[in-house]
Formats: sequence, C-alpha cells, structure tokens
Amino acid sequence: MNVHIAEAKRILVANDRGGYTVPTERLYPFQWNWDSAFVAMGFALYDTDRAYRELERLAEGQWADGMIPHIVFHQKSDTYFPGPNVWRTSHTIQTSGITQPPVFAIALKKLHDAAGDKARSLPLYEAALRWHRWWYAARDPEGTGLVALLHPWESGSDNSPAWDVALARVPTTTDTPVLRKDTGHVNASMRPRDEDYSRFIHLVDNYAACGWNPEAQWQKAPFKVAEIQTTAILLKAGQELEALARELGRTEDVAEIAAFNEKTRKAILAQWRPALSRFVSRDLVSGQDIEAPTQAGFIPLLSLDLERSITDALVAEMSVWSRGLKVAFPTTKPGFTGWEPKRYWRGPSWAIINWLLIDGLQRNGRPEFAEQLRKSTISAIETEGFAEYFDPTTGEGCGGLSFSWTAAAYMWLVKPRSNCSGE
Ligand code: 9WN
Repeated sequence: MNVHIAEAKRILVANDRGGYTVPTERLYPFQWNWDSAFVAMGFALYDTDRAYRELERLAEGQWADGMIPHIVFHQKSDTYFPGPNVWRTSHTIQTSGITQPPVFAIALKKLHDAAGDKARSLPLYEAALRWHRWWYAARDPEGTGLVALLHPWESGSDNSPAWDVALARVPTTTDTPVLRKDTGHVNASMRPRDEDYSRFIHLVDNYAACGWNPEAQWQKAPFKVAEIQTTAILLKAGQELEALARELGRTEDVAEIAAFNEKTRKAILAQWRPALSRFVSRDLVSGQDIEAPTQAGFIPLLSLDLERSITDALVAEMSVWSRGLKVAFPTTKPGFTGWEPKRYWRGPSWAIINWLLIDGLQRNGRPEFAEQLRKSTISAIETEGFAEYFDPTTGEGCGGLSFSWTAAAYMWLVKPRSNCSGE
C-alpha cells in the first residue's frame, strides 16, 4: 500500500473518539459537521461500517427543527473555545447553535453506492431531508433559492475576505468573555484576528438571546449573507438526495427535492457576474453583491452543468489566480488587498476545497485543469504531510497537523480518476 494512504488511515484511527472523528487533537476536540462528512467519504473507500457510524454520530446532534449543528460536543474538553457553556443550546447532546455546509447527503450517496445497505442508509437519508427542509425554511424564508448564513463560522471559511464588509457592521462588544484557545495551539499569524473573534462571539450572544429560534434570529441577525459556496454545496447534496430518494424507494419525496433543486439552480445562475468571471454571494443587510475574490465564486462548478462560455471564463480566471503558485487553489485571489497566504481562509489552499473544485471541473468537462489541481494537491500533501491547509506560495503545511479531512481528501484524490466524482 502507498505509504501515504497508510498514514492517512492511521490519522483517522488516531482522531477517532468512539465512532466519530475529531478534525485534529486539541485544536478541534469535538465532532465538526462538514469535516465528518468528508471523513465519512474517506471511510467509504475501505470501511463502510465506520463511515455509517461517522454520519450516525453526527445525526445524533440533529435538532428537532431539522438543523444539523456545526459542532456536536459528545465529550468534554477544555482545549477549545467556544465550548457548550457559550452556546447555551438545549439539545439532549450538547451542540453549537449554528450549522455548516451540507456535505452530508453527498457523503451518504457515496457511502450508499459503496455499501448498498438500505436499512442503514434510510434513517440517514431522512435526517438529510429534514436538514435540507430546514435550510429552505429557516435560511431562505423568502423563497429566493439561495440560502443565507447568519454567522461566518457557518460557511466553514471563517475569516474569508468575503465577510469583511458584512462583519464590520457587527459590534465587537460581547457579553461572553472571549478566551481564545486556538492561538495556544497554532501560531496567531495563521488564525483569525482578535477583532474577528469578538464579532463572532457577539453573534453567538445575540442568537443565544433569541433562544436559537430561527424566525427570531432571522429578524435580529446583524450578519446575513446569501452565500454562493454553501448554496452550491446544498444543490449538489440535493441532487444526491433526489437520487437516493429513488434508490431507497422514497418516490413520494422526489418532487419536493427536485423543486428545491430547480429553484436553487436558477438562483445560482442569476448570481453569475461575467465582468468578474465568478459567481457572487449577496449581503442581505445591504442588498449588495459581495465582490471580494474568493474560492466560493467557483464552487457552482460542482453542482451545475454550465454553458461552455461560463466554464471557459471560470477556468480562465482560475488559471490567472493559480499562476506561479506552488499549490493551487488559493482561497483568495493573490495580490488582492485582503490576501494573506498563511492566514486561514484569506489565501491558503485547502485539500477539501480542491476536492470540490476537481469534481466540479470534471463535471463541466475540464479534466486537464482538474488533473493539474489534483496532482498539485497530492504533491503538497506528500511533501508536507496531512496539514490543515497549505501556503500556496511556498507549499508549506500550516495550521493543525494530522488533519482528518486532509487524510480523507488524499484517499479520494489518489483513487483512479474514473471514480473520482463517484459518478
Ligand atoms: C469554527 C474544524 C473547523 C472547520 C472550519 C474551519 C475551523 C472552527 C474554528 O475548523 O472552524 O467552526 O474554531 O476555527 O474554519 O471549516 O470545519 O476543522
């Protein structure tokens, strides 16, 4: 076996905490939502029982209203802030109060394809459908087809320059003391700034004061962004959910899911901006497009069959961003004022983002560019190890080490290409 695959599997064993996988020890000592979905796809390649466990344990955190939270606090740990006492939620197992990108149904489809265990897939399918209904009810109450985030942590791209304008409106005052732990684990120059954390916690205080009620939060939210990356992931997950509904004999759900998907497909297309050669998010507080150049604008490749002219423009723009880099794809356009190649989501390259882009490029008939990105991601990991992310200019592995989703991504990326997208 390839030594790196053996190492990737070893990391997933080391990060196992009893049927669920922490992203990495100490820095992230709980179960994170989209991390676990990526990890489940990794397990689906060689241990489908463990892959089902990963999703089942995540679904234990699902709220009565359908939301699957961004963190499930299965066990206590004092190495992370903010912990359950800051979130003040009321689910049986302690959880955070916000969500994360809905990769879950994408993972379930790959797992069901690999294991074909209808009895085990069905409850997870039902959990995914309840979550998708929650997205449309709670985060798109006006029925636009784009879903909104009320906290930057919900995007999974916490300190992206995409939030700079919208987040600047959020006060830095907090009721909860901000007692960061992350900067005790990794260098502060790689992490969000203190000011970002004050605003993040201001939002948590604000929503906790709403009793985590979605309608009250929607009314009170000082941060509300109809976000293109999350919406594009939701559409891909919706497409997989529609296929699963048929495969699992839930034909009564098909029309509902197909209607979600069609509304969202049209809404994403309406966010195409030819002058920028990207799709854009919308700031729902100001009503303005968010034009900051981030990776999010290319993620619709994953879930839409785009016209040739749009794919050509996206790929041309992606090539410009990637020029001269040691590891593509940068999460912020190099040279942009907000670009910082080591600071988390303000420039670095992430294996899971590349995985989504590679699948999207393949879907849209650009295998050469997909292949370039795949090789550069594999080589970064083989050279630097399973780091949380990579400095695109030097290739240096940054952030947390022995990172679970980098291990899962590696296993998918080294698979023979005809199976890469699982389709
Ligand atoms: C907040 C676990 C998570 C990822 C996110 C990443 C980071 C948390 C943090 O770590 O976010 O959710 O405390 O920085 O931004 O994408 O899911 O790996």
